[in-house]
Amino acid sequence: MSNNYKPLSPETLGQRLGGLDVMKQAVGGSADAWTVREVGDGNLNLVFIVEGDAGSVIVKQALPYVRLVGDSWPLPLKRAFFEYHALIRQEARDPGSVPQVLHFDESQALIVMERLQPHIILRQQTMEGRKVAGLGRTLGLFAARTAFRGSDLSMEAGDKKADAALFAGNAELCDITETLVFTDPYYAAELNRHTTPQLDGIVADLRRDEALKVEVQHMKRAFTSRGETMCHGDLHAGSIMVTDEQSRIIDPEFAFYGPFGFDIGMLIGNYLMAYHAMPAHISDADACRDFQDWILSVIEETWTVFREEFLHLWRTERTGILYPKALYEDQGHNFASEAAAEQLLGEIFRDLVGFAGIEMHRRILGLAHVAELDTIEDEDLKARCEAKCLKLGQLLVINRNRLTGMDAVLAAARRAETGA
Ligand code: SR1
Ligand code: MG
Repeated sequence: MSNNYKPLSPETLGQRLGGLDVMKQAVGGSADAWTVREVGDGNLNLVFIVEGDAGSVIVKQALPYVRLVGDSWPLPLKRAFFEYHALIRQEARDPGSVPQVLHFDESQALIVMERLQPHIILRQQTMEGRKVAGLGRTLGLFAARTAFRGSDLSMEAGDKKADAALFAGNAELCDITETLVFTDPYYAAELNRHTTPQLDGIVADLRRDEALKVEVQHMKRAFTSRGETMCHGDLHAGSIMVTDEQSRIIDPEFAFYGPFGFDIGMLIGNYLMAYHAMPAHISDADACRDFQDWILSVIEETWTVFREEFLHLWRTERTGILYPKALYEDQGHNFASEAAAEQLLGEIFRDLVGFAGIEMHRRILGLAHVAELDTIEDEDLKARCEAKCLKLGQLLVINRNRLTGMDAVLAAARRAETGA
């Protein structure tokens, strides 16, 4: 930890950051007149909203431990450094998709950034039964552009290797994912929790499923060893801020070099959990079905847009060392180039299906749950929603190489929902 690191508080923030030009400009000249609220509701950090005469900003500061658990679980402050580096790369690769960074202080592990207003987190919006126009398009573009432009398909080879080396330092946050996502849910690990006794039987079945555990470890091997692109690393419905018309992506502190399909897979796992949770949030059956259909349409659009954008970038921005145009288009071998792109997209699809299923498992069996399911007060109803997620997740992981396309995933989700 840096020698002079000190966590901020609403009482000290004005005095400590009041001298920064960027704060004077964005918030207002006199720190005494600022209103400061700590609003962090995530698992790891302090998050402050700072308001003044001139406007407002977000100040995010890493804590030296996992906030969700307490100081018994230390966590390095350098995650703010990786978040900063990921944010500026995401902004370059998909302009306007992330909050603007106004200031970064490495020794204090803090980032001052644009306050997204009147945005709320996607989960909150979904639980209120409110749709977001263009959600699938924004997320599909973000996932495709950041995947393609952070990889050897696009970057200069030395730059990509330097970035892969840089983000390799984010080892402790990768360790969280390796443990909490890919390992703990599949045995009775200490930090796990699930809805008991209702889910005990299905949880025992899942942990007895040897084929499932093998497939999950194949996916974990992809996570640890296939450094294809800079992933956001934690793209769930709490890492997306929305209005009824706009979506922006936040919180890339888990950024790492990993598989092309990781972010979009985690995202789709989160959409699917929201889909199965909706009956607990919308009591009118027709309204609930309509909203669930909308979620499935978002999944379809996210993947369609991802595919189309990835193919577009393949044709127009393939300047990296992989599949060089010199070997294909320049030789008149356009058909082989298109076939290679389709094969790669097929591989990304099979990976994303696996990652989606695993994300659904860990959010019900592991330490960190999702509010769409966790806030359901009726424990029997909650367990019924969760059981659908667990079974669908199992089906996705096991069949990820057999499912023919996103239509097959959506059909499986519908069957899981109706019990057909
Ligand atoms: C101990 S951190 C638990 C979870 O919170 C983060 O948002 C990540 O999803 C992580 O797995
Ligand atoms: Mg986060």
